[in-house]
Amino acid sequence: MILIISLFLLATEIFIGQNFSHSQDFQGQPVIERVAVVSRVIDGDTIEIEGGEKVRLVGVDAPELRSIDPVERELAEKAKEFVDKLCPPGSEIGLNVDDLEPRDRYGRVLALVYIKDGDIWVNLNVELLRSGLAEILYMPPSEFNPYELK
Ligand SMILES: [Ca+2]
Ligand SMILES: [Ca+2]
Repeated sequence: MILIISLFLLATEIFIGQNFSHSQDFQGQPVIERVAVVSRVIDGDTIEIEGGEKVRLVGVDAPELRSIDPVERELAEKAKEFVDKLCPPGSEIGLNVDDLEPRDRYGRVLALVYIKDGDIWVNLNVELLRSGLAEILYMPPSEFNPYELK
């Protein structure tokens, strides 16, 4: 009986947890709100899509290509190459736009970017952080909390 009750409580907890979390966190099931085609990778955290819009990967920050620091420039090149490899021009990406801050002050679309690996959408923001080529940049309000990453 106790087992049944605890299972019930566990199930309730999971249910409530899912209900009250943000629509999707970094690790949740991909929610693709928009599909776009890459026209070019601008740098490690910015992608231009067909139609001319720029997408800024939300919650992360890659080093600057125009930094005065040569070490940072080198890392910036690596981050750009990393993204270029995963979503070259012409490839399809999925976007989960930040519902709380859909664009930044430069008009770039703020979003989780998903790349396609076969039939699976893979979170590029997460991949970038895991690669060590970008850091967490949390700027609330945001639909996504990058610190929820494991
Ligand atoms: Ca940056
Ligand atoms: Ca969204």
